[in-house]
Amino acid sequence: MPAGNHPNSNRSDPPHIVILIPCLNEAQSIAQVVQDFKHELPEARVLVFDNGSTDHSAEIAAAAGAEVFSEKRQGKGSVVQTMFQTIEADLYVMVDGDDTYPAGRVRALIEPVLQDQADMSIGSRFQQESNSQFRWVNLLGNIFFQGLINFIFQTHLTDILSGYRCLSRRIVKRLPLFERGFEIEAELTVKSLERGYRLIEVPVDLRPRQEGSHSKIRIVQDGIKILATIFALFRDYKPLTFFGSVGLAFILSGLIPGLVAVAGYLETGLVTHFPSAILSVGMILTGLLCITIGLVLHTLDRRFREMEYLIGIYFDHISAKENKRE
Ligand SMILES: Nc1nc2c(ncn2[C@@H]2O[C@H](COP(=O)(O)OP(=O)(O)O)[C@@H](O)[C@H]2O)c(=O)[nH]1
Ligand SMILES: [Mg+2]
Repeated sequence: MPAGNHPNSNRSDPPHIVILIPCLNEAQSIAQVVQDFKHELPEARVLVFDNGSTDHSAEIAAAAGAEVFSEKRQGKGSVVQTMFQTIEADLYVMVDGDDTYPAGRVRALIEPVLQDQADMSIGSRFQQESNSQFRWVNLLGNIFFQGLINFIFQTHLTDILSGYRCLSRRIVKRLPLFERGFEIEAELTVKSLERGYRLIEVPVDLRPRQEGSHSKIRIVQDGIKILATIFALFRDYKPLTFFGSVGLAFILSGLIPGLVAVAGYLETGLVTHFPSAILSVGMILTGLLCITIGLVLHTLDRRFREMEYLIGIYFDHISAKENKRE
């Protein structure tokens, strides 16, 4: 919720909007992106965060009228963290510097957040109304990760990894983000969902990159990192489901050698299959241990959520006081 629209806020001036553009070697397109967003949203500040580009992207962006910042830590996620921590505004729009997302959709993207219908709007490249052009590997990766997140977290999102989003100040300043690379979008989506923030998808059309311009994503390495991040989020945010499923799998598999040992016993009155009996007991105990770990972590998770909620109330209270003083 932008500070200007917060029920406890007494601010009535228009919201400060920033366009945040992470940029690594986008000399071919960055000027266009900056100019398009300045044209579409003249009231917004356009900020380019450069990560040591070697093709003069930073100078080109500055010449096109952007404020340019430089980030020493490599990776898109590092840049997003710095942007969120250091920039003060009411509404934050995040977009790639490769001129693949339509600047013309920016007002449609910010509207739900501005009207307080959502805390984050996501430019979805996959909604029915969208007419996006994808490289087939990117398309497959997106479909796979989207299916996985929707299955694990019981959501119905159509675009988990979109780089075109509008976020409220609340979400930007509250959400703890740690991922350094392209996993940041999955982290952003899941952590927002799990904290009960309202997400809305707005259809956008993705254009292919210009001839000669290259995506910075490395399909295999970054794909594995995104997958690992999704599993880590699954373990951290749904511990009972995660460890419970592993435990259940151990117990069910442990029943097979167990049945063999029991059948032998019923037949002869003696334990004839010692190895099977030991294996079964081991597997069932491991399964029970997993379920116990899940239960403990589930309780801890709930208590931490309560604590986070109380800390949130405290910070709301402080910022409401600051707003009044302004
Ligand atoms: N600052 C910074 N930007 C990056 C880095 N890696 C990628 N980007 C930018 O993040 C955006 C998304 O990257 P892109 O290669 O388009 O990924 P794709 O959209 O998934 O193909 C682009 O604007 C890149 O220039 C990085 O290490 N640092
Ligand atoms: Mg891109």
